[in-house]
Amino acid sequence: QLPTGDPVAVLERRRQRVRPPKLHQVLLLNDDFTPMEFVVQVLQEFFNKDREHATQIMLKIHLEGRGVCGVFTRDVAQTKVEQVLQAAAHHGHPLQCVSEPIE
Ligand code: NFA
Repeated sequence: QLPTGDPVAVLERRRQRVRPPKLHQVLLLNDDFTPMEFVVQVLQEFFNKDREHATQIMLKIHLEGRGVCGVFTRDVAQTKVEQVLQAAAHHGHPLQCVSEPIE
């Protein structure tokens, strides 16, 4: 028993109902004071990077001013930002973290 109705119209109705969530990237910003080791630990703890990749990302941020740590749905991205800012404040570091929609 095949479904009835124009299959293109059926898919269009489905597209209108469900849309993939917009993705947001979380970035860390360079500053002159946060220790490199702390940034590496943040990348390992909150962004699940291994130590080698975390070190690469930290150095990129240090050299270029900012760098992407991960890509998430909006709410998860905002939670990552809050977790990083809270950890940085707790340790007395000025590390800044932001999220922005991709494209
Ligand atoms: N620029 C900081 C330093 O030289 C290290 C750092 C890297 C800070 C990435 C913030 C982000 N101690």
